[in-house]
Amino acid sequence: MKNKCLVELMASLEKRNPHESEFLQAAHEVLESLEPVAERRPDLVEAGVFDRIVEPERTLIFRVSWVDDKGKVQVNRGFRVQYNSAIGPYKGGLRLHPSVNLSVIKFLGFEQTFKNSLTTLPMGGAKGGSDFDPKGKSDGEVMRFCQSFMTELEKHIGQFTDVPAGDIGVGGREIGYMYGQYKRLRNEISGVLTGKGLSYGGSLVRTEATGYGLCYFTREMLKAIGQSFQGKTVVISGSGNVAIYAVEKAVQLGGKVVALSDSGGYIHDPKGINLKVVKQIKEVERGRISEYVKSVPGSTYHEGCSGIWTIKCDIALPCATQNELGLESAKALVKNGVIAVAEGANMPTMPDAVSYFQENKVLFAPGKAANAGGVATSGLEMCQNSMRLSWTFDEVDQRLDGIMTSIYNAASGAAKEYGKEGNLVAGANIAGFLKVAEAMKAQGIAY
Ligand code: NDP
Ligand code: 2IT
Repeated sequence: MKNKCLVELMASLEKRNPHESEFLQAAHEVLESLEPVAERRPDLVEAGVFDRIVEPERTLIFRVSWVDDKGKVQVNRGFRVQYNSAIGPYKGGLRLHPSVNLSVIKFLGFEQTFKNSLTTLPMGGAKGGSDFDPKGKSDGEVMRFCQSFMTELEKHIGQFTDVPAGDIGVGGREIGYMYGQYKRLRNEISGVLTGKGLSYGGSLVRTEATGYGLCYFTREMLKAIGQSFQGKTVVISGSGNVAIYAVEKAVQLGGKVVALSDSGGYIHDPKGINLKVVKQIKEVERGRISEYVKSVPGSTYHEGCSGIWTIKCDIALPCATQNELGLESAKALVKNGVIAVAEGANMPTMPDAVSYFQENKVLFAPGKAANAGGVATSGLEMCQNSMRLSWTFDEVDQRLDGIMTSIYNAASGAAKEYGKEGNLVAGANIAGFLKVAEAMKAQGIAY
């Protein structure tokens, strides 16, 4: 990075947020991409847009106390970072995982601001969650936690203010418990959360949306070099919501998915993953991916997560968590001839691995573009809630496909316009930034 104003801004972020490594990583990537914008748009520098956009509008940290099945009082920490409302109400998921802290939620909220801008829908950026670990907890414990979490969060959200949704550890069950508590406290029926059950305002395709959208984006990226999923071998990490529906769509588009993982290890099934078995283990039994090998002869289980990237494949879709794919894994993928890497998770690829892919001419799709299908479909759920009607599966799916195609075009177009042709990281950051930046400038300095 050479631009003086951006170099100084990055230095001040490092000074003011010294312990926030994930946030600094995300901020550095975005600011680096925005260098040509800072050069070409002195008006945005003058309006302080760069300095303002890196600072969340509001950060909430709160106590979440609840009672476990043994009658013991437990205390967790809750977060909601309302990052940017320039183009619409705050919007973004809630993560329940022991690794959650302010740095993780800030990086996710920051990324969400640009991602939501790319969707073309009017949504600002936010993220929230807690260090609560849903693993091994009973339904009753999860319900009491979610109710206590919402008892505080309720004061800060609303259908026109801030609309949370799911992320790691938050799916239909948790959204249901949180929605029920919001309704109890407010006596209000509204689309305050997305990812709701279909019987109470949810949208068809929201469950599938992130994984499907990831494959639609990847399809467009491959199309640009005259390729497709047809006959390709695909490796997908994770085995949660995003990974499962990425498998489903990759197979529908003609690919063969041969591996999946969770935080314990990965399975390799050279014949092609049996998704019915995975859904039973993960969605019904909430079990471990290692159980797959008991049902599917010929498949193998391997301890540890990163080994999955040593499997030979044409397309790699990291769909688990941040920083799961490092330089060594990138080298193994390139050596084995990978042609495309698209991020289903948020920031799963470490910066040196991203550079390595780009230097080796591997097509690389950043999460804020490639995984935007989830929040885009959340936007479509909000739209249906406001209209008090529900669209069919095909109607939502077609809109999702259209949005993902337009995100690809916006990112590749912006990269070209700003002298970084083929660099979708830069293109997504620039295209996402410009819309928010224009809105911030137009609305004046104090928000
Ligand atoms: P889920 O909770 O459904 O699944 C998460 C998966 O990732 C699980 O297989 C989990 O394994 C694995 N995982 C989680 N944390 C770690 C870790 N620290 N190390 C290794 N593996 C880990 O979450 P989602 O599928 O919803 O989310 C996956 C990613 O996609 C996240 O980065 C999320 O931010 C992103 N995303 C999600 C969207 C959505 O709509 N849900 C939208 C856009 C992005 P285990 O069970 O062992 O923990
Ligand atoms: O990271 C993400 O984009 C999400 N977890 C989805 C957010 C949403 O509001 O649907």
